[in-house]
Amino acid sequence: MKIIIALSLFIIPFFTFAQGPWEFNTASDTEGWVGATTQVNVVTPSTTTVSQSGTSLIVQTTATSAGRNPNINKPSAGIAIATNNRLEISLKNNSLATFIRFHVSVNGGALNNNIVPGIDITTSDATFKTYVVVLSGVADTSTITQIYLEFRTGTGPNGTNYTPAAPAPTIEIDYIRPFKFVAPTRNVFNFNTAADVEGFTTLTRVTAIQATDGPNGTLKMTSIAASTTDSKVALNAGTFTVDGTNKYAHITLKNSSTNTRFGLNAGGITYFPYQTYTISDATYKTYDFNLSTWGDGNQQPEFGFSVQNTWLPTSTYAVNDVVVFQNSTYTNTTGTNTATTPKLDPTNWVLQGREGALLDTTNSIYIDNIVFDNAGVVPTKFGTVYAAAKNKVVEVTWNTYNELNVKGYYVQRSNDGVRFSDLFFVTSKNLQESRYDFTDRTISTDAIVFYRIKALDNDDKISFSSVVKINLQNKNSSAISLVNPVKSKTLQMQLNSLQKGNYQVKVQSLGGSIVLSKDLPIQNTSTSASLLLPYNISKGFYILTVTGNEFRYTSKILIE
Ligand SMILES: [Ca+2]
Ligand SMILES: [Ca+2]
Repeated sequence: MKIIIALSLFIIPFFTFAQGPWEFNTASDTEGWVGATTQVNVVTPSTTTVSQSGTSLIVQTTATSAGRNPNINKPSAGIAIATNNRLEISLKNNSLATFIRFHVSVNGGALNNNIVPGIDITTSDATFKTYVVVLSGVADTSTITQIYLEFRTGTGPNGTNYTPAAPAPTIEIDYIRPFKFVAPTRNVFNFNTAADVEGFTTLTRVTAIQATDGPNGTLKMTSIAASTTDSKVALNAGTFTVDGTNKYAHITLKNSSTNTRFGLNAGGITYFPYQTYTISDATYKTYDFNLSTWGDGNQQPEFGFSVQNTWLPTSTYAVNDVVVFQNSTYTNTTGTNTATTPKLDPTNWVLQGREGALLDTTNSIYIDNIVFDNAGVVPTKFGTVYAAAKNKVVEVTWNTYNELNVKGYYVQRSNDGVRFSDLFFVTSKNLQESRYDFTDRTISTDAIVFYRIKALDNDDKISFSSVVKINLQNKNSSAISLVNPVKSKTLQMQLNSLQKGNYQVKVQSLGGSIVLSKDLPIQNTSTSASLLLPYNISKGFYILTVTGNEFRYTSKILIE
């Protein structure tokens, strides 16, 4: 029993004084922080005093000559990097300092200012600001035995000394907290469990609930009220943050609403995919965000949905012109425009639609899943997709490259090229290069049908191949199936049931100039051809003709 008591007496002071957190909440207790006495800078002696007041450490300089800017240190810091690799500092700065330079002593060695990067701070603070300092320059197995902060002007890496102003400027430090940051390498949110929003919290004017949409468990977001500011869904800071090791986000969603803008925000930056964002979706789509400017510190992502402004203050507007401004519609009533915003110009503009971050309060946005990772590309790339009619059946064949984490593929068929339904599912081989086929025996023989392949990965992400059209009404058309629109300047064709012999392939502009003319020998009843178009060919519509052996095929193609 006596041994246990003795151990406790030893352990308690160890945790109290080493490694922080240093909160400065106890009257007269500066928790071992002092005005720097071991001056590492050229100006000596130190003229910085520290005191405790309220719940803060008050830092002041007592001289106003050059280089007497504030310097403080903690001689016995004891920050073990294995357990604490970040430092969070909350301060209110009313000195001239704009930059903090850190010196640390590692395992009792000399103070070194090149291990911990300095940070810019704001001045004339009305409130406390929080800064996170990365300590990862110190080896994982080391301990910071002393830490020393110089408050300077200028910017990194070292800043510069300055002359403090009189009266003595103050910096109030609410706390200095070492903490352990463990970077997630992949973070997946599927929303597949009933009532589980996986740590998402809604801010105002929008509901976000877990809901089932068809086969998908989703986060269903619906606007509930009008407002002039943004609607957002935020990840709860207490349960989840993302840091700089995750440089991509992939969000699969179906925007059933008419809201036209969608952004992912974190660390003061907004990442917009809205230039490709679609509205009134019938199917789910995946949007990829490049987060390469994502900061190193913990980020709390937020998702904002709104409506794209069409208002341009410099434009000339006519009577009855309608613009969208801050998610409201305004109509010009006079044909003149004198305002920087239509909202401030009631003489010429009248509010017509709702003032709200989301105009559409009826239709929802369904987020099927969100993945943060370092995979910048969609995992599976489709190669050529063929569909060929043979004796009252259609054979669909497709190639894939770089299969990674793929669950399998659905063959989908459509009568109109717009609405597709699943016909067949095949499990993925997950190879570098794979080939799959499916025979559709359920087709009526005089139809026009469309096929595409839907890839489903293990995280529920989906991607689609290009669409292949088969015309079973026309023997000549069914003899050739094309990848149309043509992608990557490569014309891909499958030719079936043609007589052996030499054929000619020609691609002409709508104006008649020939951009490609090639001989195509056919030796087998089933031949595939992959023809490279000129690298400088313009995008647009062209006419493709294949001729030979009294066979003639013509089709309009779109080159993307
Ligand atoms: Ca405090
Ligand atoms: Ca889901």
